[in-house]
Amino acid sequence: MRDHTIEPAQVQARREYYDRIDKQNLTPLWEVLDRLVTPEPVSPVVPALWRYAEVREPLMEAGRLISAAEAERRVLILENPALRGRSAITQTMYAGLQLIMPGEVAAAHRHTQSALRLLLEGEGAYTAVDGERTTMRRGDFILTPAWTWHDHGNPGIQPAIWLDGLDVPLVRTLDASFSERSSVAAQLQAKPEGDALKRYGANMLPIDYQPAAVSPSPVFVYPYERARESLLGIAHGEPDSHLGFKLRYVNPATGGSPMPTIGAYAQRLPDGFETRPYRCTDGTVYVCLEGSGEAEIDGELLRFGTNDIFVVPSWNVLRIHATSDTHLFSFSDRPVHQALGLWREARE
Ligand code: GTQ
Repeated sequence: MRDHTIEPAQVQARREYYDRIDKQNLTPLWEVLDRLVTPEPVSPVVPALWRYAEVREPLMEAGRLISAAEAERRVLILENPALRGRSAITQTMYAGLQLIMPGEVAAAHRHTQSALRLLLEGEGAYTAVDGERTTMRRGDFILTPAWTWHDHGNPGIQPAIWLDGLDVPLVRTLDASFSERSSVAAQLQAKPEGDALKRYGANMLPIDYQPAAVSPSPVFVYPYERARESLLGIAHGEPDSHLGFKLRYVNPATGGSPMPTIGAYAQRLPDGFETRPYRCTDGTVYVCLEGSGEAEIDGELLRFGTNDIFVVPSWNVLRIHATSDTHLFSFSDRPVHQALGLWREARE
């Protein structure tokens, strides 16, 4: 509402009017317009950090309290402190830490939510996507695109812990959730392990492959070994002053994001590097794969080390100071912003 001087009687008359129309589910726009159409994003999301060393123990405790079979997915959800009860780390993204103990399986299901995994600890567990297993190693980025059958299992001897990233809050906002359970716990292995990576992930594509207009990446795993090699391989010369050395994961068939609703990124910040103030409209979840540093988010300082997870809300000013050679993985809803013409960034 613009500033005008009004009589107390007018104030009273308006209040009575608002009360009357309220019963008809009507609300005057002029009382809320400033909060709806803000000059720039005003996110209720707050910066937050989860230290791996502090969340690992409660997760292992869950491993003693409930089986993966009973839980279906044994996950502790990382809830943004400002969005408690909504299973959301940002307005559109969900994050959780999943534990699978040796010998356990998390049965096959599928849903319209897109999911990513980033393995943090323990080797030997697998995710199977549409009949193909991928054994996960630390830092591996794995996709389970919307409506693909997926199950997880751990034939190894170590507990496996990974970060789940899903577009659960986005799909909820759109009222577009569908899901179903498979009649079998573990999918039949229809293809040998590594099949998709060989067909689609080696700068080649099957001769007659045509990606659909909105399609996820046909590659289900982006091994950290390869991403790391790229990060090290480009880390000569000048880093970008706002981003360091930063790459985005792509659908190799389209150049687009790995999944339509989720973008993912890998970044190297050399020891001592300080990024210049940067903001973008996509609220972003970061995972420290190697190294340590300080993230200053709208003036709030969060110290992170290996396997720690932190969230940067939309349009918050981010500066990162690496206190050792640091590798960060991140994911966000950036592809959604970009598809809708909403994405913006600002570099100071
Ligand atoms: O592994 O399929 O964290 O369906 C949340 C929902 C993981 C999964 C989550 C899921 C999964």
